[in-house]
Amino acid sequence: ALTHFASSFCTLPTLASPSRALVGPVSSKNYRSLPPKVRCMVATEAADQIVRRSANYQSSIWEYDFVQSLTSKYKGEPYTARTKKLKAEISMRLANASKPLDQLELIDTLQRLGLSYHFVDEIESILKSLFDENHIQNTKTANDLYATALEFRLLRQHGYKVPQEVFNQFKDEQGNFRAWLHDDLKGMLYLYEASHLLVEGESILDGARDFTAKNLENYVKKCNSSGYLSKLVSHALELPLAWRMLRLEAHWFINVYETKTDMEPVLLELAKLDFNMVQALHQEDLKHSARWWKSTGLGEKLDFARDRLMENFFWAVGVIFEPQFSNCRRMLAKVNSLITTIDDVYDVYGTLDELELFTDVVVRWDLNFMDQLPHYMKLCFLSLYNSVNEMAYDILKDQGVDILPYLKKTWADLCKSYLLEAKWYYSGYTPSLQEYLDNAWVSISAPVILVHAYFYVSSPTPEEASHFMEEYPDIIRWSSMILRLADDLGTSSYELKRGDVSKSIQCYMYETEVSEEKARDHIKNLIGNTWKKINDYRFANPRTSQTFIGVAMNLARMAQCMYQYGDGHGVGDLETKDRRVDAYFKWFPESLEKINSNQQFFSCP
Ligand code: LA6
Ligand code: MN
Ligand code: MN
Ligand code: MN
Ligand code: MN
Repeated sequence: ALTHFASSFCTLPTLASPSRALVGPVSSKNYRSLPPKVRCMVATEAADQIVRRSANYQSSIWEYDFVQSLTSKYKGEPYTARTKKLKAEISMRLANASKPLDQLELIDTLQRLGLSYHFVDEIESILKSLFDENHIQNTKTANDLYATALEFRLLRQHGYKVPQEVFNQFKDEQGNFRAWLHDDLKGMLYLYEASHLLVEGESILDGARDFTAKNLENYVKKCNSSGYLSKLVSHALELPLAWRMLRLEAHWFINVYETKTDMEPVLLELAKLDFNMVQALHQEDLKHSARWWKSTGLGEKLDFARDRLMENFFWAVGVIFEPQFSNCRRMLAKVNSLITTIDDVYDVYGTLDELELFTDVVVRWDLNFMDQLPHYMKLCFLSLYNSVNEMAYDILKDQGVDILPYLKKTWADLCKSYLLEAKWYYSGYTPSLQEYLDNAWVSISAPVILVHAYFYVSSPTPEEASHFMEEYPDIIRWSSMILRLADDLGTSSYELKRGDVSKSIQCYMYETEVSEEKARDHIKNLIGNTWKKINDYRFANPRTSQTFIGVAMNLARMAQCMYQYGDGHGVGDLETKDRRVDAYFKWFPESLEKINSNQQFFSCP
């Protein structure tokens, strides 16, 4: 391939050609190509004359050999056979449940145990008929807050926009929630979880969210029970169900469900078995991704950059966990690793001149310009170029659609947004919060992640693809916004210390002269409001690939998970009450024993 490119070397267009004006989220006035003279100066400058920043990242805490040595027994027979039996039993229960409330409870439990993806069609048809019949509202469960909230949440989670007014029956003439509700802990918890599926302007749900949060907090303060319901309440107050990363949540809930007095052994057994089997598959994806990462050499060669393959892979699991999406996970682990490395080039190591050059080469996507780059940037660019071209090739081969123009555009947009931040940093400029966010939803890299994922999960036709890429759809924008805001909450104190552009908290403090605490509260509110827009998007776009919408929501969830206790991405061994990555790679050993002892909890047909 290199010879081919070398042969076209003498036909370079002039560097400042106006026909190459750059478009994208960053307005073109912010970006200009450097004149050729400057380029040569930079390329020949002696490296030791440049004072560079450092983020002092520790090296990875995950050894390559350790990762390659991971193994799991949960593959093939007899586990698939056992799974099949258990699934058949549960399908039967779903179909035969006598009351709608029993069906809803079973669906809720399946979702929380991480099993609902096995029963997509069954669940869909149950919920559709409930929605069509308006069941719970008209019948026996009126006045039952728990049942109403459960039905409301499940229907909304599946795209049915049940009106918020179903909760009016729980309010008095003054519009306050009725006094007796204070003693209904379960109803309160379920209303709290349901209220997070609100859209903009839904004041009943907004009120319900505040009301239930306050009441549940009071309950937790007063009572130190460690029962099943109390565990759910404390957990919900930490982060609502709607915002939680699916796999970690399943892992957590399986352990809690086990302590429930009337739990169903069949569900528990399948949950553990399935979790372990899915994890075994993720291990293979991880090992594959780690081999790729090692083969790029970037972790060893670029000492200034984060060497975070494990964490990057974990993001991929957060974005999509289902077994059939291995290719997407492997692709995302690469994309995330490239992003993390290139982000450090812009934020930590590169000089402004170098960054202008790098941006230009990425925008052109042309190896002919690579010789302008300093050595470390050649490594970055060529591994980016090779990896992304290969992804485009995979889609061209498998789906017959040429997505390279879209992938290139999204990387160019990212680098342009990185460059704008670098210019702000070097000129000491602090933008207003709005000006910052207009760029920062791109510079957090979520559009890159989501555009790549879009092509891997929704196999669009060429027409759909070009329509999708006309401008980034709002769902990408909102998901990116949450990632940005959550990342700023988790990372900006480290970033400011080593020298980096002002992030949302600092921009808001500068603009409004409020304290850091107030600014953080403001950012948290923005996250809550952005979730309303995501919910809205889902209801308004039933024809958009649901898998893709799920991916976008999962990315936002993942952000809230990674940064819940500080910088879970950059600080590899962050001391938190449960380290996220570690927690995921725990499995459930008992389920193996059960299979081996051939224990039967029930008889299958
Ligand atoms: C966070 O780093 C980081 F690397 C990301 C790119 C966020 C998550 C994305 C993935 C999974 P940092 P910045 C690759 O806090 O410079 O340095 O945008 O990002 O604030
Ligand atoms: Mn390193
Ligand atoms: Mn950055
Ligand atoms: Mn950064
Ligand atoms: Mn950051």
